[in-house]
Amino acid sequence: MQAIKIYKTRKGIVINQGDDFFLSKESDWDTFVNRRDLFKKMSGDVKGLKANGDLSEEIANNLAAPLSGQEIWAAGVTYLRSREARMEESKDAGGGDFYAKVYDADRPELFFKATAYRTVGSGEVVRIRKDSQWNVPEPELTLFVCSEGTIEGYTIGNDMSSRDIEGENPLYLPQAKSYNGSAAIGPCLYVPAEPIHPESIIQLEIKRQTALIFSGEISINRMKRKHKELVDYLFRETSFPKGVYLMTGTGIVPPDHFTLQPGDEIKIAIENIGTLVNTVSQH
Ligand code: DO4
Ligand code: MG
Repeated sequence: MQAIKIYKTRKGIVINQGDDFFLSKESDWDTFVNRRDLFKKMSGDVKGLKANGDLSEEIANNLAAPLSGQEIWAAGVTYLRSREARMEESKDAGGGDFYAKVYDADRPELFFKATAYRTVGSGEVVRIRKDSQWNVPEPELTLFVCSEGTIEGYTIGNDMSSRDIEGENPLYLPQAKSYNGSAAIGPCLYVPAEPIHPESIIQLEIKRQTALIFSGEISINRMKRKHKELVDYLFRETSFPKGVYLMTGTGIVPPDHFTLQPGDEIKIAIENIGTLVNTVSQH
């Protein structure tokens, strides 16, 4: 059974399955996506719709981030590479130990990242802070979880991070992570019949003008924790009436001398989901 991709566009909700595109009759994003057994329900919706021809141009020109009333949360230090990079950046502040401990602890690191207001979609601009000199993108597989706590889909996330602010003191994490334009998700909400393949690869490319200045990739099976484990902790004492996105942590961190600059292009691709493309700005 072919997976379904849902795009939020200015014309409405576009459903794509294989070569077919459908414009949904439902205009409310939250009602449409926040359903248990989403793949089954969407397959039913599609049967009652007439294909609309190729809507790929509408998707390319009028795309928005695939969220409305959903919060975005994020997990941290779920890959060895993130643990190492964080221990290094915070060693002068004496904070390194906390990262080693959370990597091994039962309880994962989970933090609030953004609402729709601070989030951009593919083709839009992500921001670096004016009071930070050391900034990186964090390419992360992002789960979509419905209000009942079941994983219903996936998207690509960029957890933009100010490494100097977090490195100065881990208590500055919310300032390093949650500011205007600090989250990007998209291009679509990917809803497969089965959970995403554990060997799916995340790829990151950063271009400055025409030069490729950094690239990296990692398989999602290198993550230390299970998706369900992260979701169970997130839902322990917190409810999400419209569903929630959960970024699952980064396994790709550029070398310490690297920092983003305004104008850089960030491309994050995950097999089957697509590519999230954003340009960096400081305004
Ligand atoms: O501990 C800080 C944040 C970690 C994070 O965002 C990640 O590992 O992806
Ligand atoms: Mg992250």
